[in-house]
Amino acid sequence: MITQEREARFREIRDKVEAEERLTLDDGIFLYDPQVSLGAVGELANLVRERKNGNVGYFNINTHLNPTNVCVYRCRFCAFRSDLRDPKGYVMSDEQILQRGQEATENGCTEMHIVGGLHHQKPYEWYRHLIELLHDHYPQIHLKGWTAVEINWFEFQTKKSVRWVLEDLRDAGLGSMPGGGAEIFHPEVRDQLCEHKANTHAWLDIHRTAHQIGLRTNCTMLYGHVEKAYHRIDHLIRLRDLQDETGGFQVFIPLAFHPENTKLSDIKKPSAIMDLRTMAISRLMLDNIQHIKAYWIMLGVETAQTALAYGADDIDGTVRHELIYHDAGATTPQCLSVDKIRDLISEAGRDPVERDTIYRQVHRDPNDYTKWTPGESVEQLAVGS
Ligand code: V47
Ligand code: SF4
Repeated sequence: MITQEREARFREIRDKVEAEERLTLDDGIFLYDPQVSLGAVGELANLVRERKNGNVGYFNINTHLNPTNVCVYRCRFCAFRSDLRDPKGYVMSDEQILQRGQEATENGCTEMHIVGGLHHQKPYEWYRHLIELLHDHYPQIHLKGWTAVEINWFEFQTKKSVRWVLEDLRDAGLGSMPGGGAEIFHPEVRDQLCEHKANTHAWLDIHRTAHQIGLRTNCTMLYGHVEKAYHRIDHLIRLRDLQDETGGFQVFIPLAFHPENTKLSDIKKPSAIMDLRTMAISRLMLDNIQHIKAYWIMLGVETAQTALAYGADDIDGTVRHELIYHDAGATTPQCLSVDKIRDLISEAGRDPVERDTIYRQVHRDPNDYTKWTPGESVEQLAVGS
């Protein structure tokens, strides 16, 4: 495409965004053309970001729990998993899990993010038990746990319906679901990455059912491996379609592939340019999802900060005990202090706001930092900010 044609095409897209019209598959693919200025795409995404979320930059105080890394699957992008008899394999005891809850409480965490492997010998009851255990001892901590891949495994183990499994976990104390396991929906790519685990239909159906029973969920896309622009935009549109139906996704998180120690280690990690372009295009395509998260653990602190001007309005949390990205070569720190997170957001020119998992503003007791109460939904904050 010659420059003038490209400029005219970009103007067409800009007009649509300004008029709050929906972008198409072709629009999204066009925006991935490296000849289309990243600055211009970022500026458009920023328009939508400020329209939806004002000048706010969200974060939370959270911790991670990966109860086991032993996994029946062998996703080619995964450096975290272990075989049953591998010395690297571990399973956390109830005591270790409770200790994590205690530490989280002492650090004022509002959320525990729980994902792990599908252990060959652990029944569904073990996964349910650890949610119940944590919820009984630390009811104030929101448990955001089990991706659709895990729920699909529990369905297989219990021979019950998705709805039954989700309601049972909710009764045990599950608060919401993380967005992992989505990878890339298009079968041309999914079959190369993880052909045996929950397929696209199952992933979407599990999130649909969660939304139907009132559980909020997150959604993700793993990019920067074997996929092309077409596959990424197709993925975003499938998420957008489900969101039109249910409205249950809270936030989208683009996950940059980290190749170290994986079966795809010959692939180069995506560049910051690719990270920012993907962030911006996600904001533009997902016109019906309120929040876009720049997950600092995976992007690196500097790119996550920059992403706050490229469509993102959230940088995730303080994060303790992250394993999945660090096993795959992430060099980011293990945990950021609350002051550091606030400074990062302020330095990017945004107003830091602490939220809880379901996007309510958090009010901390000024005399005891570990005590907090959830306030109103943050959606009102953006208005007029
Ligand atoms: O499904 C695994 C990804 C996901 C690698 O909901 C990798 O707020 C890059 O669910 N390089 C699990 N990505 C993590 C997840 C998540 C993360 C952050 C926030 C939220 C949320 C959810 O991690 C997996 C897969 O897509 N992953 N290995 C890797 N080497
Ligand atoms: Fe198992 Fe999850 Fe790793 Fe796939 S990404 S191998 S399901 S731990």
